Amino acid sequence: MKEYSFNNSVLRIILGDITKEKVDAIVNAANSRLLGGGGVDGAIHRAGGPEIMAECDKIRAVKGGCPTGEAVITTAGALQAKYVIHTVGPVWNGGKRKEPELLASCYFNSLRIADERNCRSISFPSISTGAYRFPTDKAAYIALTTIAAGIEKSSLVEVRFILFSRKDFDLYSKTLDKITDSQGNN
Ligand code: AR6
Repeated sequence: MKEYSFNNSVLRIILGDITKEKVDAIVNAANSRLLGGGGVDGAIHRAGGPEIMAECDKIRAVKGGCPTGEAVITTAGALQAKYVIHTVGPVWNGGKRKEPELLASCYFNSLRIADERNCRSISFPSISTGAYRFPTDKAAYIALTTIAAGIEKSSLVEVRFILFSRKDFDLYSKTLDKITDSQGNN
């Protein structure tokens, strides 16, 4: 595990499985129809059970789904977390179709929704870097800088990044070092 402390909060980078997290909210890397799928989305629905999809169905009936860059919240069903925040990352298409801005919006909007529910802890996966092919080095920089900019203005006292491979864990850890070194306050 690797961590960086702010005045009243902490950002942690952890190698693990997000479905096992005991936090107020976990974030799902969903698709815009909220229909479930593979990767972390499939794992969360499998482990959390049908209650999560039942709430996704209701959201789909009202709003049609969730646009890229935005986020919606449901129960976490049988998981140990209280909520699942479903956000839809951009599909990587070379980087000139607003992919970086949209990925930053995913983190920003997930943090905002967690704050609205007064969550104190939240766990993120590496959004868009699996099936949606966003380069992980660029994604890590966007994820960590967006959270670092927002954490202290929110109700969150702990933000956790749960990386599913050693390679991604190392990359996020290295990126956090770079960001905090360049701020000169590590
Ligand atoms: N815990 C933490 N991270 C995980 C887990 C887990 N249990 N399982 C996978 N990952 P992806 P995307 C990592 O493809 O790129 C789905 O079908 C995985 O190793 O899950 O945003 C949706 O329905 C990778 O590093 O999400 C969408 O259609 C990261 O999670 C689409 O894929 C994200 O990979 C979304 O694609």
